[in-house]
Amino acid sequence: MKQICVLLSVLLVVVSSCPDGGFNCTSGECLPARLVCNFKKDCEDGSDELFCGSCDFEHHSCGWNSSSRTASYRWRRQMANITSVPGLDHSTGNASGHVMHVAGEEGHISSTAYLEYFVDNLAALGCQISFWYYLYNNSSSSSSSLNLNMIRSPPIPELLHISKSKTDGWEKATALIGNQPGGYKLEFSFKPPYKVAIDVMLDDVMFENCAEGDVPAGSHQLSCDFEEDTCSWYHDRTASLLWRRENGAYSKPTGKGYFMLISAKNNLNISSAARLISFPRPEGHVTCVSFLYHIFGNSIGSLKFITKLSGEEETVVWMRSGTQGNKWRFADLTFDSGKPIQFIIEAVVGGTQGSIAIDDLKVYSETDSCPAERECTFQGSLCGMLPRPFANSSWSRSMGGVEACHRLRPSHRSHSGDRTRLLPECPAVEPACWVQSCGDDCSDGAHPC
Ligand SMILES: [Ca+2]
Ligand SMILES: [Ca+2]
Ligand SMILES: [Ca+2]
Repeated sequence: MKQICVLLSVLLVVVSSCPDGGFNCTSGECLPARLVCNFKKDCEDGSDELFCGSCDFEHHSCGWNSSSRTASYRWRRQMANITSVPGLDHSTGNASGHVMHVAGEEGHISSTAYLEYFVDNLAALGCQISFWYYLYNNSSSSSSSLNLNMIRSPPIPELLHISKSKTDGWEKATALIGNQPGGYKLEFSFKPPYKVAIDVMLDDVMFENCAEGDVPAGSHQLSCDFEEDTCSWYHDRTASLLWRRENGAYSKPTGKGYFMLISAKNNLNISSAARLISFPRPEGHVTCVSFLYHIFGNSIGSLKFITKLSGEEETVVWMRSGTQGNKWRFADLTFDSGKPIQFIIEAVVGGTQGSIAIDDLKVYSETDSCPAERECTFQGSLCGMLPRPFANSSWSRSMGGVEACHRLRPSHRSHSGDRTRLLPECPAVEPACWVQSCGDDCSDGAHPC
C-alpha cells in the first residue's frame, strides 16, 4: 500500500511538473520561469505573483522576511488585534486581519527591525511601491524613523524616510522605484527613539505600474519647470548616471529656481550618460517641444534629444556638443508622427570640467505647425526664414564642415550690400549651414564660406 502511495505521488509530480524548469501555476498552466514575479499575473489564478512582494499579509508574507540582527526585536506577521490601537487590519477592516508588526516593548538601545524582499526582475519606467503604516505611541513626542532602502551595489540613496512620533490612523506612503534592473533587496527598517516603546504596523504593500506596458496616471504631463519635481519625465535607472534636480541659488549655472543638471568631474567616466524618458505620446498630432539648455565648461560633452517610435530604434533628432557659452539657450523642435512617440533627453558627460542643464520644458500639441525656432542652426529647417527674392545672390541650405559654416552673429544681421538678409542669431557650430553662392560680382567681402 505504501509503495502504491509513493508511486502515485511520483506520478502526480511528473504530471504537474513543467518542462525546462518552467513554473507550474496552481491553476494548471506552465509558464516560462521569467514570467514569475515580473509584476504581472500570467497564471489564470495569479499564482505566479503570489510571493512577489505585493502583500495584504492575510495568508502569508509574500516573500518578505525579517532580517533583524536581534532575535526579539523584529517584524512578525500577526493579527491586527495584537495591539488595542489601531486594532483593525487595513486590508479587511476587521480585528482578525493580518499585518506586519514590530512590538515596541521588545526594543533595546539602538534596536532596529528589518524586513526585506529580493527583487529579481527589471521593473517598468513608472514602477513604484506603496504601503500603509501605523505608528502607535502613547508616551513620547520623540520621533521614530521608518525607512525604505534599496540595497544594491553601487549604493542607492534611501527611497523613503518617514520620521514621526505617531500617526492618527493608517497612513499611506509611496516611493518611486523606476526601471531599476533586478537583483536588489528592498528593506524596511524601523528604529524607535532612544528607550521609547513604539508599535509599528505595515499592511497592503503594493508594487504599482511595474509591469512592462503599465502607464501611470498623469504620465502626459511633459511640460515641466522642475520647480516641484520632474513631472512625467522619468529617470532612466539603467543609465550610468542620473540627472540631478538643482536649485540655481546654490549651484552653477545660475538661473531662476530649479533645473536638471549633470556635472563633469575628474573621477567620473566621460562616457557616463543620464537620461530622462517620457511615456509615448499618442500618434496623429503635431507635437511642439521647446526647452532651455545650458552647456558650459572647458571639457564638457553633449546634450541629445532622442525620439523612439513604437517598435523602432532610438533616433537622435537634436544634439549640441561642447560648451555653448555661459548662457541659457533655446531649443524648439517639431514632431509629426504616425506612430506613438517617446522622448528621451540624454546628457553625456564627455569631459572633465563643465555642466549640462535643462529647464522650462514645454511639450504640447498643435493642429497645424509649431512656432518658429528662436535660435536657428539650420539643422532641421530654414527656421521660417526665406531669402529675399530680389537679392542678387541667394542663400541655400547645404552640408559642410565647421570651416564652411557662415557664422551669423547679431552684427551680421544686415548683410553687406543688402543682397541677402537673415534675421536670427546662429551659433553655428554644426555641420549643416548656410552658404552663399556668389556670382562674378561677389567682391564686397561678403565672404560666404
Ligand atoms: Ca507574472
Ligand atoms: Ca492585512
Ligand atoms: Ca525651473
